[in-house]
Amino acid sequence: MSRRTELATCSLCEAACGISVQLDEDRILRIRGDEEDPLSRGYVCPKALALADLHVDPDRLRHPIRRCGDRWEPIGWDEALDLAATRLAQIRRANGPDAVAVYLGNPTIHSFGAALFSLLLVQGLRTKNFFSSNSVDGLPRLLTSFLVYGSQAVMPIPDIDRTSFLLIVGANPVVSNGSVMSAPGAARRLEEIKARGGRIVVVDPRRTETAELAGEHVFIRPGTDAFLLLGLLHTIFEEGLESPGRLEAMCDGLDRVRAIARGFAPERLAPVLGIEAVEIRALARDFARAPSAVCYGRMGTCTQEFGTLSSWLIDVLNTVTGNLDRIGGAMFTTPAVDLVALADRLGQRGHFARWRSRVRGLPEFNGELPVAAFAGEMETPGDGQIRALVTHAGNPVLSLPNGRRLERALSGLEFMVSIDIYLNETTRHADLILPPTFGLEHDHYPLVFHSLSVRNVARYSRAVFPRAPAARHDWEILLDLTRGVLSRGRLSERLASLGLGALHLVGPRGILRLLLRLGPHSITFDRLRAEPHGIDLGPLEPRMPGLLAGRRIQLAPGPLVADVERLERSLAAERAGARPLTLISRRLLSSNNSWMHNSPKLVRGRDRCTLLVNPADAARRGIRPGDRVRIVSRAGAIEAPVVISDEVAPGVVCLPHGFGHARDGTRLAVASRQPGVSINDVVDDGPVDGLSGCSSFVGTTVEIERVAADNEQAAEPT
Ligand SMILES: Nc1nc2c(c(=O)[nH]1)N[C@H]1C(S)=C(S)[C@@H](COP(=O)(O)OP(=O)(O)OC[C@H]3O[C@@H](n4cnc5c(=O)[nH]c(N)nc54)[C@H](O)[C@@H]3O)O[C@H]1N2
Ligand SMILES: Nc1nc2c(c(=O)[nH]1)N[C@H]1C(S)=C(S)[C@@H](COP(=O)(O)OP(=O)(O)OC[C@H]3O[C@@H](n4cnc5c(=O)[nH]c(N)nc54)[C@H](O)[C@@H]3O)O[C@H]1N2
Ligand code: SF4
Ligand SMILES: [Mo]
Repeated sequence: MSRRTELATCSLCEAACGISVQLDEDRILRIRGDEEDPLSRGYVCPKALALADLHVDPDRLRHPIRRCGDRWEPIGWDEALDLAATRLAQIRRANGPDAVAVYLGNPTIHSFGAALFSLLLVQGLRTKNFFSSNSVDGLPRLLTSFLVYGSQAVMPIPDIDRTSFLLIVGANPVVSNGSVMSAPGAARRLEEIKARGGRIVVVDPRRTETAELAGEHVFIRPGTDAFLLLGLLHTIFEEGLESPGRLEAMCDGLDRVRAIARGFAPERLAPVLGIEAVEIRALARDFARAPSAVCYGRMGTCTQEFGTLSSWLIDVLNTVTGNLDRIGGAMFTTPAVDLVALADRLGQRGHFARWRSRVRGLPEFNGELPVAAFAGEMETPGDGQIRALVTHAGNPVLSLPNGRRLERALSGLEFMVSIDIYLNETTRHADLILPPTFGLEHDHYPLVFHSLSVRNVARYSRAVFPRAPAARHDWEILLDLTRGVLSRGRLSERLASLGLGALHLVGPRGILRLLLRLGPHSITFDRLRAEPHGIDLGPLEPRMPGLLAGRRIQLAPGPLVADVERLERSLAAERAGARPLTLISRRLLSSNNSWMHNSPKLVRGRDRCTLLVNPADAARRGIRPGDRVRIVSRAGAIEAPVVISDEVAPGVVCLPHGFGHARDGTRLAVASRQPGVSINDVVDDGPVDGLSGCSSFVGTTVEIERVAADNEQAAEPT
């Protein structure tokens, strides 16, 4: 019994790799990729190894703690939940439900229990002040799906395992392993495209790891992708290269799109994009003529001022070239739990702009407000002001634009409770921290990511470690908190809270059992459990028109067509001459957003929080390799060491996000030794995508100045 190997899931990023964990009693000896996993095929990245570090991390919270002045004291679970529910209920009673806000962070959807039961909390609290990391991430993609396919759950996934032409706009899958495209071992999958004679073209203001692998890279000025996409469409229509094929019969609005594209000749756009018109035209021809092709955009095309327009135009490009729902194009998954059908059944296809945020007037999407409204809703007195906050698996102080403003707002709250595994930059503002079991201490079914995967698979992993006797799972905390608040509410809420008690018996596993039964493959939970490497359900298959459930593809939905005018205005406002520097972010292979820097394995070595500056921009300012620079924006100023590199386009500077661990009062011994700085202390919270309200990271203009020569070696970007 002492030495054994358990199959499990790495739940750290969207790739959701299958892993095999070698143990000696309860000590992790080794974590490797599961060679027999039908999707990840043995791949793991360095972060998987850090699961072992985090599992034993002495800083990871294992019981609830409560703030007493400047100190934190342990508190029992029952007392902690009682305190949280009492305080939240009081504040709701006195000020109405909108006074209690919820912020759900990214790891929420990496646990199927948390994903399901966080919805219960949000529904139960009935607050308009519901926020999540989605509005610094994929909101424009979801809104596009809602407007075009009539459901936010209908997600086109690039069929990278079979395509012959992959056009990547604003994504870096070699590092991220895909997003809204679970593609573990993305580098190998991209190599395979080239090996079978296909092409990969990367459009990015930085020559990324993906661009290096692709071999074909086009620099673009940040935030101008919608122009490029319209230029491609213009060429395709003008040169008669369109071929929507069978899709034409399912679409409305093709003529409208053609009419819009007419105004965007590449020759007109070239100066804005920094890309030659001939190059745009050649790209359009190659894309349209390829046997199969897919355009794929992600963070870079979402988190910008034309995020929804860009996401939409990507779908339009795939559709008019006949590549939507075609093998090797942009396809749709057929997962064991069909979230599209489920959303249809529950009437959760999405809704948009039914109400707006009180202060900034930003639109809700499916009941959620953009985080660009978050700080203002805490700061601004009046009816509906946020006075209390629940955070779940989020670190908004480091992850949202203008983190300094946000932390000032957090410190003014009457009450804050965080469900989190660390005392970090955000949770240090809480009155109470409730830590759930982590990673290998609970079971996994990648409910969301199996719906976004490049191959249809289903894998359920049991917990590797039993939880400690007193420990609670995320879903149990969310359920108990919801019940606790409702049981102190109005009569109808008190009755509802009684009913919720039964959910303890069902749990996420019971719900999964049911959802699997209802799913298109009718897999039983017992079968799933019996095949821990995962069940291969085959490559993606054409799903249109069935997936539309009687609807039609709206290729030119009203709100998007109307938003083209804003794009036109921005083109007209373009002026020649010197432009300010634009700040963009980057991700590191051995880091995950803001919260993995307490793993000794991952942070070994040199400082990676470096600013990339193009040689021309450095020379103009007298900045030399190894210098430290001050980066100043409207929002604030930070200092970082510089790496001078032509890997960033002229006029662009680039810093990783998720650092900035030097703030007082955290319990992150390893991370705070190599803290770096937080890019979001300078990223402006003003600019947003004009349609969805998603934060625009690329809207931040900065100036940089040399502060000192740095003794440290100029670090290479990773
Ligand atoms: N190793 C690692 N993997 C991760 C994460 C991590 O932190 N580390 N995070 C996970 C998460 S939460 C997500 S959402 C995914 C994100 O997955 P990706 O979207 O693949 O990753 P990003 O690195 O954000 O890629 C965005 C790219 O857009 C470029 N870009 C910036 N502005 C523009 C622009 O205006 N136009 C264009 N065309 N490009 C632009 C950037 O230079 C960058 O290369 O990664 C996930 N995987
Ligand atoms: N400038 C800039 N900012 C960005 C980005 C960027 O590219 N540039 N990327 C954005 C993107 S794509 C994202 S997704 C967001 C992420 O934004 P957030 O979700 O707000 O931040 P994370 O860094 O993911 O922090 C996750 C938190 O969850 C906790 N945690 C980890 N595992 C668990 C768990 O199992 N249970 C619980 N309860 N807590 C857990 C961690 O301790 C941490 O506090 O950041 C965004 N911010
Ligand atoms: S790519 Fe790395 S972090 Fe993401 S799931 Fe796979 S092993 Fe885990
Ligand atoms: Mo994300």
